[in-house]
Amino acid sequence: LRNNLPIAALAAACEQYPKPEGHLYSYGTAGFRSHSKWFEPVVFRVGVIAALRSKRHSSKFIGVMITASHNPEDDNGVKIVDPRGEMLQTEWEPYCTKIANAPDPASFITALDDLCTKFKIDVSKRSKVVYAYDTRPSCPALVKALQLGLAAMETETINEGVRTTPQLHYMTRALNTQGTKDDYGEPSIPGYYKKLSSAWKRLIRRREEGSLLIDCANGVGAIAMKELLEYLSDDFKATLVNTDVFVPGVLNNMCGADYVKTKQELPPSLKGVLKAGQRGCSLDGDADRLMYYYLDEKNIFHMLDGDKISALIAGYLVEKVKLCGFKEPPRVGVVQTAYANGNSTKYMQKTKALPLVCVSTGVKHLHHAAEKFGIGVYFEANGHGTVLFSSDTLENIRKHEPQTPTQDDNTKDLKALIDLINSTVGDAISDMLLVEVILNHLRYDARAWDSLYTDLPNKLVKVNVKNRADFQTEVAERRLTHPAELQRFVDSQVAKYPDGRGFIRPSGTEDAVRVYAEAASKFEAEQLANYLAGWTYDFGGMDPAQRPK
Ligand code: G16
Repeated sequence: LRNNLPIAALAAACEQYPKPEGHLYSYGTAGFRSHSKWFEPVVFRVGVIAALRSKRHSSKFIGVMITASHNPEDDNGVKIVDPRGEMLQTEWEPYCTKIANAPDPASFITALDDLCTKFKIDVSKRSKVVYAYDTRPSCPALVKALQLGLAAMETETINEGVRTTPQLHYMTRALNTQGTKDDYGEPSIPGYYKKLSSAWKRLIRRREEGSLLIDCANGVGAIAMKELLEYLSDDFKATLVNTDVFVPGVLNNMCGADYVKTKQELPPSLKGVLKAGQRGCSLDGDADRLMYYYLDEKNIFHMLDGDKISALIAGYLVEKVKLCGFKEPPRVGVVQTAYANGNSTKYMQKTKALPLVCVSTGVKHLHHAAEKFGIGVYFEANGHGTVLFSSDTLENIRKHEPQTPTQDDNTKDLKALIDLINSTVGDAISDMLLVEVILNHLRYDARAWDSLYTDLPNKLVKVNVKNRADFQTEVAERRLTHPAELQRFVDSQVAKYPDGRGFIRPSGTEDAVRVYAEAASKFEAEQLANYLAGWTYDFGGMDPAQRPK
């Protein structure tokens, strides 16, 4: 071996968590995800990798989050968070996959040694890791596995306990910037609540009538929301539903942001609870996604998804920046994925004249693209997103000398908005406060917000296939390169529908392929999606008798 790894400790720990034969892990869209019964060996190994990542970053804190977010309760996942609170650098992903799949202690240690050599890691440096986990019943056993990996590397650790994913991202950045010019806030969970609630109080202008209904997906978001409400004044009126955090079987079940987005309907538990005209929103299982909705006077459900949230925020920020009177105003831009509704893209580009880029699914892709703007607004249609302010923009705002009271007020607002937004990652709670502030400033109700543009009818279908790796894509996942014949079929079908668009891509978090279609009418969007899903099923080597109808 070329590096001075603690071989005896690593080998002994690895023996305790043998890799199950025949099961392959892959560091995907949001880290490793799988059924929790196969997961302890992976989490143990992630502990070791996180320690090495910290050593690589001169002993800065690295974050580890154990969650499977919107996925079913029996799944679990783990991801590594880099020092500034962003997702793990993508160049490390193949090494993580290789280390996770090493069949025995000897090959595990060789794979770690390769990683150390490739990234010139000085193993003698100290390592520091902060970790947290969600409410899934499998978490305690996985935490034990993680701790063993960290202990084998003699890592200094902070256990944040049951927390939302964005809180862990916040903590990682806050720990690493404490006392520096980039100080992100007090590195504690109360510090997170204080930062958000004090920004909220600086921004909110008038008392809202009625209360916001928040569906917490029976997940960790319920804990965080209850805690945050203690910090917010009476001006924030919220009613929490689906808060059964440790009741088995209810996490994300018939509720939460993913349910709302995929079903395009109100969770059954909110029926009769959400009143016509009242705003409601759903978090997902680890509170990093947000979906809004309302019922009109005829009790018809209207969804305000990540695209609508992005349109509201980007449109507002463009105007806000103008009102501040900067000599050189920061450039506001938008990042979307292939799932963005066609009419949202048109609205941003044509109505608002905003620069826009489309990237592959996964926050890591959106985040990096958004960093290229002065102010980058990124959201996935599923409600995962945030706003980034470049270091030049932050400096520009800090130095800015407003010339009029209006410019002064707006600059103060912009500074408070920077504090309100959790820029490390999509944060449903911070995003929700942001949306509420903007609606409050613009005097919009849900209907006024919804009328920014009309969504093209669309449908998303999940298709189980034998091997999702058989499906490969290009152009930010909008086209399949393989199977090429399936892409030809998509092209020929889509061409038949007015305003038609459709694509097929393998999921990075589940063993499935996703099919998306949109068209001028609901019937056509559903028909197109079902055709494409049926063909995907056949190409995926499944029994045609079980094709989706
Ligand atoms: C994760 C990622 C998101 C992605 C979603 C679905 O969300 O963080 O960026 O949109 O998975 O990904 P895929 O379609 O590849 O399965 P979450 O909320 O589960 O962390």
